[in-house]
Amino acid sequence: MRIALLILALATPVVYGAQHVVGGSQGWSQTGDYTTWANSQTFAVGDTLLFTYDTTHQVDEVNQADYNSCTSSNAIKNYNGGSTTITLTTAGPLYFICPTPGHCTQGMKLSITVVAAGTTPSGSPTTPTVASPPPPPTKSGVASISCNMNNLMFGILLVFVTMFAYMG
Ligand SMILES: [Cu+2]
Repeated sequence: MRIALLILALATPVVYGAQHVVGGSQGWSQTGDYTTWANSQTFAVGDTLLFTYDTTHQVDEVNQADYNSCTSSNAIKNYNGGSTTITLTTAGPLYFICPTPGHCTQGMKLSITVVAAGTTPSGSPTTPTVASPPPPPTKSGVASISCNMNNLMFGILLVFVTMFAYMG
């Protein structure tokens, strides 16, 4: 049971995908370079984006045209509060800007391309993302040994019972 829980705990991050902290140590701010940052990442379905920012910023998901023109009035979604986690659910492009006046034009804009889970886009280094859980041969080995021990004990008991039956 404990081993099963451990395997589950190890497998869980794989199941839920990688977390991408937007902008790395810069977070979501006017000093970040989100084009360079995005190019350093591979975004896959099931991964999450984490935006961390102070109260002068927000996160708007927008379409491509609004991304290009820094327009937040048609935002698809708005996020605020300083910590926003967005799960990447479909493959394709996503666009985010900061709706605070002037911030998008100063560089607070992020476009990413989400790829299907398990695919590796050409040109990026191949990194194994699926960690196979350690094989549990020792567990079944122990189980079969204890099973044999039980059989042995039962056999001895049976012999004793038979002996007593004859003696009695
Ligand atoms: Cu901002």
